[in-house]
Formats: sequence, C-alpha cells, structure tokens
Amino acid sequence: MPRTQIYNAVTERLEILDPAGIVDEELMPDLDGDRIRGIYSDMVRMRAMDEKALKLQRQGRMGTWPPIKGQEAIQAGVAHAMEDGDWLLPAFREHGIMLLRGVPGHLIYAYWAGDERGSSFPEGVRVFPVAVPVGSQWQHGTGVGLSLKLRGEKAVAVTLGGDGSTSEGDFHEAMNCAGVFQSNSVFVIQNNQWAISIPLHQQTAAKTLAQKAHAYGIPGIQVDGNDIFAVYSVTREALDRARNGGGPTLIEAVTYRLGDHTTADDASRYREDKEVTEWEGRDPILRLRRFLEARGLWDEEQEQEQQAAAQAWVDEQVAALEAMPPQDPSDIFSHMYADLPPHLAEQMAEVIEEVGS
Ligand SMILES: Cc1ncc(C[n+]2csc(CCOP(=O)(O)OP(=O)(O)O)c2C)c(N)n1
Ligand SMILES: [Mg+2]
Repeated sequence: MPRTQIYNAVTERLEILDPAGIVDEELMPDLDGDRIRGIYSDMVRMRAMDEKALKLQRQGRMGTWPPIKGQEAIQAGVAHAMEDGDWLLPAFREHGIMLLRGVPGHLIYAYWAGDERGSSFPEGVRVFPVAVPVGSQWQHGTGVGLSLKLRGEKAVAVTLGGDGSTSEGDFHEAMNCAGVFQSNSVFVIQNNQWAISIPLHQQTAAKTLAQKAHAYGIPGIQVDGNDIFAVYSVTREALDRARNGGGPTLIEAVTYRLGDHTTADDASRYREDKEVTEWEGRDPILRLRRFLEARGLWDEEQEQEQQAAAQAWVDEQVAALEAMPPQDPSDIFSHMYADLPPHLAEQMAEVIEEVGS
C-alpha cells in the first residue's frame, strides 16, 4: 500500500531580548556596555533620519520616502555583525544599514530627493545602490557572494529584502544558485508583514519564510527582528559560516512596518490600528532602552543628549543635501545604458536644449 508522509519543515526561531527588556543570559552575545550603547545610538540616529525625511517630504523638500520605523534592530544588528570587507546589497527600505555601512546620510537623502548622485558612494564603501525593482537584489547577492568565493576573499555578500520579494522568481533563482554554488552569501528577509497592502498570508501559504531555505539545501532560521541581540547573533553565526567556506544562510527576521509603505501610501486604508498599536509595544528601540536602563547603562540625561546629538546630525545631513550644487539634468539618462538608445539620446538632447546641461 502506498504510504505518504508530510514532512513539516521545522524552522528554528531565536529570541534573546523580550519586549520588557529582559534577556536570556545564556544566549546573550559577547557585546560590552559601550558597544551596546553605540548600537542604541545608531538606532536612535536611524529613527531621527527617518522622521526628518517624512517632514522634508511634506514640505516638498524630499521625494517619495519609504520609512524604516520599526525595522531598526534588523538593520543595526546585521550591520554590527558584518566586517569591513563585506558587501551590502540593499533593496529600498535599508537606509539604516546603508548608513552604518558607510553611505553618508546626505547621499541617502539625495537619492530619495531624486538626485542620481545619491547612488554614487565614496571609494571603498562596499554597498550596492538601492534596488527598487522588487527582488532584483537577491541574485546580485548570490553573484557577489560567488565572486568573493572565487577570488578567495574572506568576505561575505549580505543581501536584504522584503517578505513580498520572496514571491518573485528572482528570489528562488538566487537561493537555488547560492545553494548549488555555495556562494559566500547571507540573505536577510525583513519580514515586516506587508508588501504595500498585501499581508503576508496572501503572499505565501508557507508557515515561515525561513523554511523556504530547506528546498535549496541551505540553512534557514527565523529570528525576532525587533530583538537586536538575536539578530546580531544569528547574523554573526551565518557570516562566520559563509566566511569560512560553509556556504549561504537565509535569515527571516520577523518585524513590522510601523509606518506607511511610502509617503505616497495611506496604510490606515487597509490595516487595523489595533495591529499597529500592538507592534508599537514591541518597538525595538524602546526594548533596547529598557535593557540598558535595567543594567544601569543608561539614564534620562544620556537619553536627552543622545536625542539632541541625533537631531544635530540629521540637521547636518539636510544642510549637506541642500548645499549640493544643482544636478546636471541629463544625469537622468546617464546611468542605465553604456550606449544610449536613439530615442533616449533624442530626449536627452531635448532636455539639454530646454534647461541646459
Ligand atoms: C518588480 C516590481 N514589481 C512591483 C513593484 C512595486 N512595489 C514596490 S515595493 C512593493 C512591495 C514590496 O514588499 P516587500 O518586499 O515586502 O518590501 P517592503 O516594502 O515591505 O519593505 C511593490 C509591489 C516594484 N517596485 N518592482
Ligand atoms: Mg514587506
């Protein structure tokens, strides 16, 4: 008689820091007080950058902006686990980690203000430009990871992307090739529960996104994405493995997009306030602050200083953005093709005639 068996892919999930700020001491990574305070400062700076961008957009000084509010622990945790030679391949909601990997804040603003120079990073910054076509960055992450392996570099390509992007063919092709070629890659899904107005349960019938890794023969692990210590630990382990020839890992970091999809969206039209309020209670920044306070590593005075420093830093970035000389209008044609197709060459000539170059 034929027998069938359903194999449930069991996904491990790691949590270290709970919403009240209490940690599981046994799992706590080896980070000293100064380092943890530094991580907290980074997260506060990310939020200040985000909040300012929303204000600038409303004032007509910024283009469309995708907020990162709520996703700071993933971005700080992954960045702090990375090493100097590692590459970052972002999607479009990765401003925080781009900043920590060396992209100047004013250039991040410039990109979203519609300035092509915002994709041109200083020499030595190992960060790919923003990838707006959903899911396209996953394959780049496999390719860069394979190239690092073939060159014998002890470095890793770290790719981030959203839950929605795992429905794109590119994601599956990237995971498959990474598994086959054992590229030096770490893939991090920022599962923020929504892809614009599509909730996760309409995106996949799988219980977790991490379990998709099993089909490609690579390790997959889920982590509480609002828990900075868990994100750091899981990423560190995956990076060590990839760096030492052990192949790729897929990490699903479970979080929530506290803001709208972008400044062009109104999330209250498709999701319940109650859901948002619940996740606000799990705010990753608040959670780390509670931990620091409970350890005697942080007080109100330091908080005030930190907030003021973050604001001052943001103001500097805005000043640097607004001090950039006007961009060459023909820039919008310059970076897509090595040789401009005739119809675009014609349009470029028109633009130059109209507004000058
Ligand atoms: C190939 C492609 N299809 C559609 C879009 C429009 N689009 C932009 S963001 C997005 C949803 C992405 O959701 P997710 O991957 O979960 O990332 P999140 O926005 O939540 O960070 C869509 C459909 C696009 N940019 N590219
Ligand atoms: Mg999403």
